[in-house]
Amino acid sequence: MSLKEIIKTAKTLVADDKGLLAIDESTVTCNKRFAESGIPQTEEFRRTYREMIITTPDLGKCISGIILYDETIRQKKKDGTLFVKAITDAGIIPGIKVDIGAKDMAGHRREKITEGLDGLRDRLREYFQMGARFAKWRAVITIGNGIPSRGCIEANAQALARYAALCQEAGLVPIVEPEVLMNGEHTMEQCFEVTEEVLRTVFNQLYIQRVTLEGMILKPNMVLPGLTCPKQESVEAVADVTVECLLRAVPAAVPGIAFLSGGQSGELASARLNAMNVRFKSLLPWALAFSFARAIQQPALEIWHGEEANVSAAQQALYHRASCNRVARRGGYTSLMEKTQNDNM
Ligand code: 5MM
Repeated sequence: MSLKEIIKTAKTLVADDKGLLAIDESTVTCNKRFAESGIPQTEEFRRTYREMIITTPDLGKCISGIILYDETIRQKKKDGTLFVKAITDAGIIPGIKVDIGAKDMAGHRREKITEGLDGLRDRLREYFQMGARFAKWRAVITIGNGIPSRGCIEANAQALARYAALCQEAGLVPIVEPEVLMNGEHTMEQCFEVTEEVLRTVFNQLYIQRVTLEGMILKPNMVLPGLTCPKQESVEAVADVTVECLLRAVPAAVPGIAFLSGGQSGELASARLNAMNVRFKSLLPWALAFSFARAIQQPALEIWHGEEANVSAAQQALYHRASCNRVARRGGYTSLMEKTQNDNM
């Protein structure tokens, strides 16, 4: 796959006001979400759940790419069709999470380093042959007393850059995801400072590792106060500081920025994305898109509840959230969209 093709795929992932749907929860995370909703935690339930998601009617109108997990990319629909084929037939690009998780970092109490570089070249080759055209790697940065440390930021940034270079060698678009977590009491200003430092470090490492910025997508957090910070902020304030931070640290060559939701409610994530596009879209060098997991899936998961009879209602809820985010990319989202949906349920 030539660099030209990689750049074309990166552009397609953020074209037409669409965004990405992350269904790449590892088995542990997926089981945790199932347990919270009282759904049995078996491989067959995970397969059925993912089949429900990827067969949502018209999903390709709002979603450009779906991020899978190693177990999921090997699974098939009940009728025997490989998930990757079903996704491609729906006009959506299949992608794959390739990190193997954030582990405790030696010498850095309370901090994490993401693992998965060993053997990555061979795994990427296999995923490409299976039909994946982009990949994802997530680094986790925690704000707390005395953290994040420079050591943690640099090690994670270097791993992200080495992963991204390997992806482009294998013909895959790297989604580069440095997530500054919402957990904690920190203020929005502290989140701004840390996010800026992390992004500047990541782009420095991407340059050192010779990653072509035109052939990647950045998946960052929005700049937010911590979940337990006493001072929460308006949708407009979050939009303003998030864009200010990104403008300082993200080169114009990057085609798109697709936010993670990080535990925000679906409605808030859509409202904040909308506000950024309303206020700044025409002034920005990159597209502002979405790559949400919980903020798209959560209502559908709760409605589905592991039961066949609920599939259609769950798919409507999933489509609704995906479509709210597409409209938010155009700056046309309002809370009225939620009311119409609730009236229809
Ligand atoms: C931050 O998480 C990513 C986006 O999800 P949200 O929109 O819910 O924040 C998501 O792709 C995430 O990386 C995976 O779901 C994480 O799975 P594991 O199991 O590896 O933590």
